[in-house]
Amino acid sequence: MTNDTQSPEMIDGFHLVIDALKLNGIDTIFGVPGIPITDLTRMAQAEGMRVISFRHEQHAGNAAAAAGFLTQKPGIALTVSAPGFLNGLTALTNATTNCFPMILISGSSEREIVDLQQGDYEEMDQLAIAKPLCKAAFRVLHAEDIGVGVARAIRAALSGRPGGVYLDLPAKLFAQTMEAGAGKASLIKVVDPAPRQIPAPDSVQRALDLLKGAKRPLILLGKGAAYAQADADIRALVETSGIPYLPMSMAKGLLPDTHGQSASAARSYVLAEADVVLLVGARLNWLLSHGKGKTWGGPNAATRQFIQIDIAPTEIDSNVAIAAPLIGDIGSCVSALVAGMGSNWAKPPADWTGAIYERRDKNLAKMAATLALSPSPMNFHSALNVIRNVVKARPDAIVVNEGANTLDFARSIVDMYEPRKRLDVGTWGIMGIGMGFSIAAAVVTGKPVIAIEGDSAFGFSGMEVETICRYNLPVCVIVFNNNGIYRGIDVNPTGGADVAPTVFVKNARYDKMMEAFGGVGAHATTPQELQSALDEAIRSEKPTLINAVIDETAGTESGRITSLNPTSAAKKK
Ligand code: ADP
Ligand code: TZD
Ligand code: MG
Repeated sequence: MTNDTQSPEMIDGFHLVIDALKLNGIDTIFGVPGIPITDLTRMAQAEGMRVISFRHEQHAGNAAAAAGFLTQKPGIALTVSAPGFLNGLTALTNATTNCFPMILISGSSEREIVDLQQGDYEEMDQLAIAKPLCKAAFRVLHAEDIGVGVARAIRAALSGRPGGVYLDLPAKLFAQTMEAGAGKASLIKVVDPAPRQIPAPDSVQRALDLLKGAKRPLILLGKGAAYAQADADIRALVETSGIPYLPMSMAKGLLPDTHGQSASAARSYVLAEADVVLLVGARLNWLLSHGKGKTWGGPNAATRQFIQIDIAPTEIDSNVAIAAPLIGDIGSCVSALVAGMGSNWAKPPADWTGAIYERRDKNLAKMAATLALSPSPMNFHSALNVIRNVVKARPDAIVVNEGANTLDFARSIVDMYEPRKRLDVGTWGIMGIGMGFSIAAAVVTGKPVIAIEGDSAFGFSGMEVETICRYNLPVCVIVFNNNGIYRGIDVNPTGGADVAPTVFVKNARYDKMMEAFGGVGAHATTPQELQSALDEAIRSEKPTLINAVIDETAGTESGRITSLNPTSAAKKK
């Protein structure tokens, strides 16, 4: 700083944005550069932020969402105006659906021109479009408001039910300047953005009373429980209560899947038979058959009662009546329950737990026999058995998983041992999260990532293998190549030259895509080949893609959700 009072030190919008993020402990941006945010990416890098530049905004957005889930800090995605913004919007909305905190920052065109629809470069009223598709949306017009805008975005993303926030930064804002001291003073370091929310004592008592009377209690852990980072409290709840538990897919590993109280391998039995169900950060949406119907049948269907722990009060009664809502943050709610259980809480009746564990062990033995087979060609089971063993040896590795059969089989076959090590298609069952989630997981944790990808699923984000190579990330992508969506065997009923809509190029070599950018490609047709390629990838931590050739007849339509396909009652003559 000179002592020339004629020209005080100035700061511009670019640097105020960067400083506001850094002040709040945000050190990474996932994005795609271009007008008007190219210099923002350069300056952020110059200011010591990690700027991960993607090939498509959807994957940058997905990376931000995964970073948010893993760190409890909003992940930042940065895009250009209209098309870049729209490309990022799917990820923002998916993050909101999944309750992951992220902020999509998009540059935008000149307000005066946009609002008069005079045809600006990449013109679009982005704020209006984003608003219904995310948790909150803000626009900053003046440099002195950047601090407030960033603070509001962080608070909106993290507080209560986490979600996606849109922050609109028009091009003009970046070039605005203000006196540096006043600029710094305008920034806000957000205090306690996700305050603890202590449950009301009477709601804790109501839940305990219900649990105490249960003959066939069950605990369901969802990805909200994984996000909450209340791992020790959750373990204490399960072990103090002695109640069998089921993890939803992204709650796997909260307790090791090999835990004695896991009921995963007896899922259909426990859902049908339980009389009191404690939901911890899991919604009764389609993934849980809405808490009713055949899945929840059995003798207790009419009298079954639910206890639901959630931070969002309006989630309660969304599908069925909730007898004991417990509203608060999961850490506070779960520790209150554990405290209320005391030291001599009666374990659930042995006939209930015994029946569950007997079924489970029988199913696990059956599964072990299937996994031991080595058919040719390789199938989902024999390939996933290899990954199962590698994850057992490297429980700190992160598994990313998408596809249909590839998802469903991997979810049940690959045991997880540590919290927040499994990232997948989430609430929407969306394809395309694979490379974005993998990149974020590698960047924020530094741990090896194993992406288990259907060949269709991989295609949605496949170009990001270049990004993986560019940043030399320890990601091993395993493409389960069964020549198509669900299977590779559909035929065109007309006998015409076009292949069926679900079928891809036969015998494609996805491994060559990774080689094109300097990564390691491997082609595996047997479990042994898959094993040695995966071992080497984990050892070397080099970007790797293994093309795992899977029996093209092995899958089923839509994996385990075949029944969600509409079937027409009309018959063609
Ligand atoms: P799953 O798909 O694994 O069943 P869902 O995404 O349906 O899980 O449910 C997650 C739930 O967790 C959401 O209803 C969300 O409001 C809730 N949640 C997220 N974070 C917290 C938290 N820290 N405390 C309490 N509830 C939370
Ligand atoms: N588009 C998006 C964004 N999400 C989707 N879920 C789909 C399309 C529909 N879809 C699924 O639900 S699974 C899937 C699609 C296209 C791909 C399944 O094929 P795969 O897996 O190769 O990834 P399997 O192992 O062959 O079943
Ligand atoms: Mg496939």
